[in-house]
Amino acid sequence: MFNGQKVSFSGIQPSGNLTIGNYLGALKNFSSYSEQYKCFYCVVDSHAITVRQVPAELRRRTYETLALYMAAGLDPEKNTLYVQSHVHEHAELAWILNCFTMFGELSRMTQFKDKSAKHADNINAGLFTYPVLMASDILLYQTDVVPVGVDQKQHVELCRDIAERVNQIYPDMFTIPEPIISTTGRKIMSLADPMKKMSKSDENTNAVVYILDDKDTIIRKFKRAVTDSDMEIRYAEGKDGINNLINIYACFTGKSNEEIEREFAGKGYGDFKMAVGEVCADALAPVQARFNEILDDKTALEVQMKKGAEEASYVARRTLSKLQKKLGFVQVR
Ligand code: AQP
Repeated sequence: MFNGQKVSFSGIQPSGNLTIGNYLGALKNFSSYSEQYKCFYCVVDSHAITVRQVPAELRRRTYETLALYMAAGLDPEKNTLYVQSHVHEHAELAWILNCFTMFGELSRMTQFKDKSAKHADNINAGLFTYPVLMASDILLYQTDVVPVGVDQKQHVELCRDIAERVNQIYPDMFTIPEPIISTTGRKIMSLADPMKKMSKSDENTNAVVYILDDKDTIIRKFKRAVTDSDMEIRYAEGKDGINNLINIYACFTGKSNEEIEREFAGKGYGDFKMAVGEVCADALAPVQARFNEILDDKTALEVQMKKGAEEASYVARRTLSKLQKKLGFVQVR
């Protein structure tokens, strides 16, 4: 709770250019919580360095991700928008929570298994303890709800376990958060391999539609999307490519699978792919226009960054010092 309001927290890593997976699974839904909840939305740059980043690109993407938050409809006057590394309490609480997290629990995280297979030359401890930093992000704000894609559900569940463990020893320390996973955009799949999640760090740029792709690029990518040899636009088991396209079309139009099947009955995959590309590009165009305006004024963006970090720090400091007192850390003022 924050001033009598429930709290929503979420974050996105500036580890690549944001995709329509990030948009439909997370970002697009963030603003729907603004009226009912006190919202903290963070650009999680500390998470991004679990994989090697080019410093200039990380810097650029941090600005861009914050600008995209605003372009996607998050008003910085209503929502606290900030950069994770600007609020040092995230790292401090993560250390304490590390001491309440079991090695076995972290070993079971599927993202750790996936990312350590992908980055076999850099299986660093940060990659392993990533979910503890994420738990710290969430618990610092006494968060009630965490809007995320389904890939992050396991991490939010671990966060709940950690919070419950701390609360058993130090009652009423943390609010236990609930993951909120949207029904349609929960997992957008790669256009090249529809069994795999669409990821911003995918090396195959044709597999991924970026929020900032122009219309021609978006349509070209959808035209090349992997489908199947069947000719029917129908949501069914084994039709992963078409299922993914139906899902994307549903997210952008609000139509049900049945409505979409009826709309494209008797039409070919080519027509359908074109239509998916069109609705996607049309929905992203206003976001792109706002993004360009916001990024044009970097000074104003930095002012927002600073304001957001100050607001977040105020709340984060309260939670951290409450736990430090409970733990027996000496507080000198
Ligand atoms: N394909 C997806 N479908 C639905 N939701 C998705 N999200 C990510 N990909 C999809 C959601 O976006 C939010 C931010 O994700 P993140 O940046 O914290 O990390 P991630 O989940 O690891 O996303 P990526 O794009 O796959 O990044 P990289 O390639 O750097 O690992 C989360 O809510 C996530 O669920």
